Amino acid sequence: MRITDVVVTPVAFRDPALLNSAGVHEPYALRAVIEVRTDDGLCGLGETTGDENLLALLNRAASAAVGADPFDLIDLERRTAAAVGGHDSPDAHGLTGPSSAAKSLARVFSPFEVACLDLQGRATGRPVWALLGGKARERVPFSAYLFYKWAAHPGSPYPDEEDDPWGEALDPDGVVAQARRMVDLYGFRSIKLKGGVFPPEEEIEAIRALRAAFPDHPLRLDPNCAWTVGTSHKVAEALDGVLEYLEDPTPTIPGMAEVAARAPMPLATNMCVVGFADLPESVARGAVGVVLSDHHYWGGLRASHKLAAVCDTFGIGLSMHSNSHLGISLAAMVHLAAATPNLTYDVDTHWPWRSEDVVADNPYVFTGGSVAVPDTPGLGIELDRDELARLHEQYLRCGVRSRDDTAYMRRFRPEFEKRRPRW
Ligand code: GKR
Ligand code: MG
Repeated sequence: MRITDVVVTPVAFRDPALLNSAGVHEPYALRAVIEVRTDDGLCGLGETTGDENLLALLNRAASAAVGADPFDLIDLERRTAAAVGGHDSPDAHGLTGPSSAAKSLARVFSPFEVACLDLQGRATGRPVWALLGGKARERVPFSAYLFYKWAAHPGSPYPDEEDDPWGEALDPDGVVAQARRMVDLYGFRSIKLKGGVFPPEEEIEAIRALRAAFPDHPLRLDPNCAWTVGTSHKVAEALDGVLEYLEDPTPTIPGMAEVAARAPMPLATNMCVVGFADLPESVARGAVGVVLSDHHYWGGLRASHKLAAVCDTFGIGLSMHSNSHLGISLAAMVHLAAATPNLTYDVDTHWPWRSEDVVADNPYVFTGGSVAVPDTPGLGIELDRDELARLHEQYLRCGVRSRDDTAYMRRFRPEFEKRRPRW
């Protein structure tokens, strides 16, 4: 079997006005959909972020993949590296840590690797989890992912006046109401609050309100490096016994290590340990107790397995990070989570925030906060080509080309600055 054709399609889907330490989500989130076709008439699917600088590298890698054997992922990675040529493609929002040429290569390779694993599964009739070594669980548990948010985007950016059913959440009551709705709709059994938006005392109050309303749900708070080491110490002490982990309170590995030395709960990260090169220093300093893996950033599903082995070796917990995503990414996350025995925490997902998708009749349904692991070949999904075309049209029309939460926030609050730490 040989790859004959690779298509990279940028798409835009509606995203509510979700707040974070960098600013606010724009009305449209961007993704790139990868289709890898073979001379057998099969088509494998991958998905990743859709920023313009990454798209350019994805397109180069797509050309280089033509002629490759989808079962030879080592050759595919070599071809990808040659095509990317050491280029770095950092994010404007900086919410997934510092970039480097190696990390950019991992990002470019990931959706092609996923698409080839999907192809291998389709060709052999086996699910992707089986190709990764087996199924450690029948269901994958996810966490609710709460955001402070505006009731709607200012200035009605959508052609219709569609309501945002989630409403505003700018204080503890709003956060609890959002949690109720999300738990009622999806059955989540753990809850994460995206912080770094309001002064830490207010976010502590929101977590306490969640604890009172959901006494049995493990809770997490993630301010995306909005706090100094001193502030992080204070918040960690105030939330002793309340949080299962505190995520990225402060920037850098040395900063996290200082906080970790006194924090009563484990620290988690998707901002300071974001590639294999970050692991030795983090382990040596004891900076993090939990790594949030993300196959989009770590170089695919097999690389995420390597990360899991390192975490297991050093007694580090493993959870999974999420950005705004569609159904191809969800499928890949479910297969990876199914095949990772030491995934020790419920997985993050932005799923409840999206209202459009490129996957036809999505088979991945949330019940009791978890998703059943399918036994169907490959990723077990098909593209809805009409929706793919519509979301591509939406991409062409919407004008967003790279995610920039800070620039979008500054349109409404010109004095807003991206500062990490802020408090
Ligand atoms: O979507 O605003 C967001 C999140 O802040 C996301 O970009 C982060 O990368 O979810 C992420 C996190 O856990 O830090
Ligand atoms: Mg995070």
